[in-house]
Amino acid sequence: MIAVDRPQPAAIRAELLRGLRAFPAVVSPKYLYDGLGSRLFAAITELPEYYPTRTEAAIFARHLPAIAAELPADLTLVDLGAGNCEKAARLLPPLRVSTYVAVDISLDFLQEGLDRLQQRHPAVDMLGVGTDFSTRLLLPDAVGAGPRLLFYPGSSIGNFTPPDALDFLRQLHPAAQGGGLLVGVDLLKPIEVLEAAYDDPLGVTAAFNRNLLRHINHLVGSDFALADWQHRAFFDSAQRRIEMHLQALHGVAVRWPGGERVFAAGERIHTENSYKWRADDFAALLVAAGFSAIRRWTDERGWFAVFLAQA
Ligand code: AVI
Repeated sequence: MIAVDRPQPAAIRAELLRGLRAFPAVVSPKYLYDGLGSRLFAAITELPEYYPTRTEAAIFARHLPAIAAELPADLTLVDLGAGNCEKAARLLPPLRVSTYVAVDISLDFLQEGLDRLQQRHPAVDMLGVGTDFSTRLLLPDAVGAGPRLLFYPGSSIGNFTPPDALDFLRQLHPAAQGGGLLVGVDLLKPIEVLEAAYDDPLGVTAAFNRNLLRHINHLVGSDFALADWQHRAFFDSAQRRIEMHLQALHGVAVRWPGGERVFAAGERIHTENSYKWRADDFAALLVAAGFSAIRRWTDERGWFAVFLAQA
């Protein structure tokens, strides 16, 4: 396990406090993923309402032979945001992967998944890399030279605004070293389906969102009380995105060492955007980022797409 480019606590604190003082307040969704947040996200993927994970898995199950036919053998697979490594686990033998590189911001969670996977596939070389790849993908020399298939499933690309998604894809391009990109993208669909996926009746997504406040308390020493905050998620049709917020149930003063912020009743902290793409628009985005030879596979309802592109 190698940690690259770990963000410094002072930089994290400065970024979070800047967002908490802003009007409206905003926190990057990457802070949703502490150890518990990563486990809550894994639970979300099991919910009947949260269709993306299951729909993407069905696309892979059905089209893996066609995807494999486009790729060389002895592949180096770089799994961006590997989490518990479960998605990649299903791809290793069919895609003839010889080296698996799991990259994630949360090292603890990654280690558990990687250990399990190594036991199941002892012949595959495996390496865990702890880094925040959202602004710059830096891979250690241990990954080796040669083409790589960058794997970015789950529609995490949807958590970037379209201009940021373009910048992100552009900075990924050289890291593929002439290989490719395999990326999952959530598509536009009826609003009721979208909103149920981000506000489930069991309250798992609410717990995932509110856990962010615990994580912030840990990182900046603030005194957010979870009982003061409500989960809100809705689709903005103009922006084509689900927005997640935490909304103050009543007036709240939140303190941290050296400062405080008073939130009025109903005031919100914006915690995540999840953009829903048109497949053709996403193909154009890949081209704009420097990728070519774009192939795509979707499910029968056209809810999700998997794209393969040459770097
Ligand atoms: C990780 N990402 C693609 C998820 C999404 O659907 O935007 C995060 C998530 N937020 C709420 N539920 C799931």
